[in-house]
This record gives sequence, C-alpha cells and structure tokens, in this order.
Amino acid sequence: MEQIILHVDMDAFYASVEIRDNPSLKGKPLIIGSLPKERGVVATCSYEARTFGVRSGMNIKEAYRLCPKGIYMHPDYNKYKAVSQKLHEIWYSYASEAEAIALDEAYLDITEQAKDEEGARRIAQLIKQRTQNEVGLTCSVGLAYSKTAAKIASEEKKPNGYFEILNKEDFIKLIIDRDVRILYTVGAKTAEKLYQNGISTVRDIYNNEEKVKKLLGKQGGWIVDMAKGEDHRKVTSYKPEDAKSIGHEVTFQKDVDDFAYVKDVLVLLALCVKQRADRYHLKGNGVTLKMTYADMKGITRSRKTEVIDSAAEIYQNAVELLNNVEKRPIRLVGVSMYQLTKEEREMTLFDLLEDREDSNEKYMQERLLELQKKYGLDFAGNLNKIYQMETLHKTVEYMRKHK
Ligand code: DCP
Ligand code: CA
Ligand code: CA
Repeated sequence: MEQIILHVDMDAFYASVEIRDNPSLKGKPLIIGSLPKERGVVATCSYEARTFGVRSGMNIKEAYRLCPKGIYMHPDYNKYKAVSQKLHEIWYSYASEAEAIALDEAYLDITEQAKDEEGARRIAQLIKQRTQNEVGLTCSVGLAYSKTAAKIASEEKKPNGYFEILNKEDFIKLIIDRDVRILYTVGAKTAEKLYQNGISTVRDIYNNEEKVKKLLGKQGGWIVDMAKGEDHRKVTSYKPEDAKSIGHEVTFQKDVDDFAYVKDVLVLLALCVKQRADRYHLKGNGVTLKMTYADMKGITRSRKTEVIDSAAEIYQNAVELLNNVEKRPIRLVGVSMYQLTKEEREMTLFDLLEDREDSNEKYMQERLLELQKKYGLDFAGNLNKIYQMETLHKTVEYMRKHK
C-alpha cells in the first residue's frame, strides 16, 4: 500500500465518558444534550438509546417522545476536552502525521511505523487496547489505503469495531450497493439532488458519471473519483490558523426580540471568541454575525476589518452588523472572527498615542461593569468561567430572565 491510514473514532463519545464516570448508567438509554423541558437538541446518546430511534442532532422533544424513560444529561465539554487530549497522546504516538477532525476522531498516517499490513494491524490493536486500559473507553478503528476508505471502515463494525479495506477492489465491493450518503461530502442536500435525478446508490454514480459531474460540478468529479475508490488525499496535521473562523453562538431558551439584550450578549460572545483566538495566538481580518430568526430563517452578515486582536474590536464590529439587520424575534445569535492569521498588526500612530491595548481592555471592562449592574450579575473572579460553554449559556439565560 502506498499509504497506510487508520481512522479512529470513539463510540458514543460524550455518553461513554459519562457512563465511565458513573457506572450505574451502564446499559441504560442515556441521552446527552438539552433536557426534555428545554429547547435544543441531542448531542449524542448511548447505543441503548439508539435502539429507540434517538439520534444526534434530533430535537430533544422528539427524543423524549421516542424514549421517555431515558436518562437526560447536559454535556460537560471541559471533561470531554480533557479526555480528548489524552486520546490524542495515545493516537499520535503511533503516527508520522495525525489529523484530528473532531474531539473524538482522527486520521493517522502510519505508513512508516507499520511497514506492512501485519504491522498496521498490530498498531490498530494496540491503540484499541491502550484506549481501553488508559482511558477506559472503546473506539472503532478502520485500516485502509485511503482516508475515505479508512473512515468507512471505522464505521463498519461500530461500536468497539475493527475493519480493514486494503485495496480499491474491496472498497468498491463493500459500498457499491449502499446509499450515496456513505461517500464523504455527500450530505443531506447533495443526496437529495442525486435522488431527484434517479441516483440513489454508489452503483448509480458509477453508471452515470457524466450526469453526476454535470449536476454537481467540481464536487461531482470528486464524488465520482471516491465512488471508484480513488482518494489520494494525505493526512495533514491540523493547524489552527488553517481554520476558516473561530466562533461562538448561543441558542436562547425563548425567542428574543429585545435587541438591547442581544447587544449585551455580544459582549460575552466577543470575549469568548477572543479567548479561543488567544489560545492559538490568532488574529482575524473580519467579523461575522450570525442569527437565526424564530421562524428558523438564518442570516450571516460579515465585515472585513484591519487585523484585529481584541474583544473590544470584535464586539464593536458585531454591534455595527447587528445595527443593520432586520429586527424581529430571534432564537440564536453567534459571533465569529474569520481570515485568521498569526501576523502581528502594524502599529499605527493611534496605537502608540492611545496605548490601544489598554484602552481596549478598559472598554470591555466598562461593558462588563454595565452588564453586572443591569442584570445583577457577579463576575468577580468568575469571568474565566464564562468561557466554558455551559456557564456562558447559563449566564445568557440568567440575563434574559433578569432584564
Ligand atoms: N456531537 C454533537 N452534535 C452532533 C453530533 C455529534 O454534539 N450533531 C458530539 C457528541 C458526540 C461527539 O460529538 O459524542 C462525536 O460525534 P460522533 O458523530 O462521532 O458520534 P458519537 O461518538 O457520539 O457516536 P458514534 O459511536 O456513532 O461515533
Ligand atoms: Ca464517535
Ligand atoms: Ca466522530
């Protein structure tokens, strides 16, 4: 094999972590996400809950209808992040190149380390064992000659699975009669387009190459290649500056039409974005405001900026964008910074004269003081906690109720 690739993916990740830490949950339908009385969705659920039809992304009310006896819990992101770090240590120790694509999932290039198929199998088993022994969780591993094949292989025997696809012929044999959605990049929208044109399985793609290419343009070409088992993408380590944007968003438990309040929420979102950007030493060249209206219509508005590196600038740009949108009830608001770079910004005369950093800091301090007074919040020593998703949501809800 030209490349030997593993795809590792944890089983029912958030749910498995909670079960590991509270064994009395074992064997029960556990649903992680919003609680049934709240607004929101299922993040994930245990395999027991899946037998009731509960799925990731499903509305929590729908999940409750399907599985009223389930145990419902909020996610604990910090815990999952810490677990993920430990997983990455194990995984990366076997790979020359490793590409994490989620907290619970990565591609590993083990061509050099494995040398041959036997060696690759050994590494796959070692990773499974160490994940079990050192982290107390099960994962599924796919071994293959390409990224697409490795990802499909890891799905094949879930949970606690292992599967290999060592060449194109085996790959094609495996997927030829499956739904087109098995192919990477074929999501709900693309699939719908294909179905409407009589293309529902990989075999149909095979037999209608030109049609697919015409229908989907560049993506079509890529899908046809994939269906034939052609995928020469390399495993490349994730570099945070390659991310398209860094963003944070909140969904309100009740629709909101008070835009003064929304503006206040932007203060917290801007601080969160800035905090994440700092972790990777990133600055941005633009700000995006995202909103979903009560009728589910979503909009995004962006502004290109000079290099920005402060919460104050993120906030002020987001406010400008907010001032120019249609004002009717919304259910979600988000802020992100895009065109990320590691560049230093050039000092302007203004920066020097005004001591820009200090004045930006002070500006945000003042905004926070206003919030404290207006909503009766107490940030004292707690500001760091705001950056945790859970606390952010709680604070935003608290503010909504104490307007
Ligand atoms: N996740 C989420 N919202 C989604 C999908 C996933 O919050 N719509 C989170 C919860 C999952 C984690 O990401 O635990 C990993 O997602 P996966 O799609 O890999 O699903 P699981 O690991 O939960 O289950 P599986 O065993 O099918 O991989
Ligand atoms: Ca997973
Ligand atoms: Ca995953």
